[in-house]
Amino acid sequence: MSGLRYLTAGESHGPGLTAVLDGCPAGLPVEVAAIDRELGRRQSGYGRGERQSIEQDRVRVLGGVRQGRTTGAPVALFVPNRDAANWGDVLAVEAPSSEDREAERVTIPRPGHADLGGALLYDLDDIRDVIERASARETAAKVACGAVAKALLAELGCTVASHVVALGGVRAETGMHPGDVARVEASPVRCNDEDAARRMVEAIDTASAAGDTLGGVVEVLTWGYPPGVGSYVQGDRRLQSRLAAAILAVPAIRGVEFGLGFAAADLPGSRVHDPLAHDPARGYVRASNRAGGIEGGISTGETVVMRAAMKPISTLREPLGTVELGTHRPMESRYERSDVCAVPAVGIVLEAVVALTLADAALERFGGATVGDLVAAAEAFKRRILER
Ligand code: EPS
Repeated sequence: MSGLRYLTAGESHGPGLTAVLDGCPAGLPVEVAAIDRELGRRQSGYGRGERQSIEQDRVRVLGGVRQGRTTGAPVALFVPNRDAANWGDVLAVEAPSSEDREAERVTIPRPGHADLGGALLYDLDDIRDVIERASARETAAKVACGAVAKALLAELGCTVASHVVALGGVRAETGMHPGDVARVEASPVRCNDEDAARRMVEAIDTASAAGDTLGGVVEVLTWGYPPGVGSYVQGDRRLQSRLAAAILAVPAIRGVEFGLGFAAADLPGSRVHDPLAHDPARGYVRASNRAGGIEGGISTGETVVMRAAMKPISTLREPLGTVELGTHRPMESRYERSDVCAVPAVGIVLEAVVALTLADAALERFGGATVGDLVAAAEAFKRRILER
């Protein structure tokens, strides 16, 4: 069984989103304000839709934390949907009258969305059921859980950050270091390259005027992750396979790469692999980090570097061709309020799922009913390899 696991439930316009985070060791300091800060970061970014001006996401901690610390019990989190008040009985648990139901029924699937696949899979005659759960609103619950995972990683001396490296075809020229965090947070598109950021904002404005949407690429960096987590002995124990699965589970993510990533496929091995060295104070080190902090499925202790590609949001104001459910009549797709670009926001979601995965893997590797046990085991391992 995994070290740290979580499940989410809830609809985009129902009462709210629920999450249960199980396996968190006891004694972890948890601040509601820190979770809310992450929720606020997820709501920000240029190109977001009208929904974000309705919501002001705040978490309610319903279990597992007492007097500022985790108790070892499952952590229960609830993020209310303010917008639920504007949706009347559409999301009611009780059955409506058949006339109301017919009037509210959504029957025109949006291309690129889960609409058609979901309606066929669950034999639904109202696409509203799909829209509600497939909505990226669910990522607020992921971010709330991720904030707790980040607090756990902080105990191990580890920080997760992200920045936008491409948006709508505009590429940033700068990387990101710990000293750049404030600048990235201040950028409307969470980009560390000011000139590229300006052009990204322009690209979003152009897409918005055309009723279109934009995707992009986000880089996620984890500084200070302990070495020795993950393994090569089975595919599902490889740290990168667990991270890739978590990243690809975020809505609209279509690709993931580590370190040099796809660029490594074009280069000779001599320009891909990181030469090894030994430093008496630090032990075994790498002269570069083209591997992105993972070799043989095991963390090396170098920065874990990943990039994820997000497709453009599939809800377009300018309609695409579609077919009505049941009647098979050709139609134009309907517009459901959405974002023009959620690439800056997805960085926060990616940070959350990366933090959850890295915390899970570290707990599995080093164990611990308490945070103290976990930190002591990680330190003991570092000492052991320093002596080799
Ligand atoms: C989102 C909430 C949704 C959408 C968006 C992201 O709210 P609403 O449907 O009320 O506008 O704005 O969801 C999508 C883009 C999507 O494809 O599902 C959020 O909170 O992130």
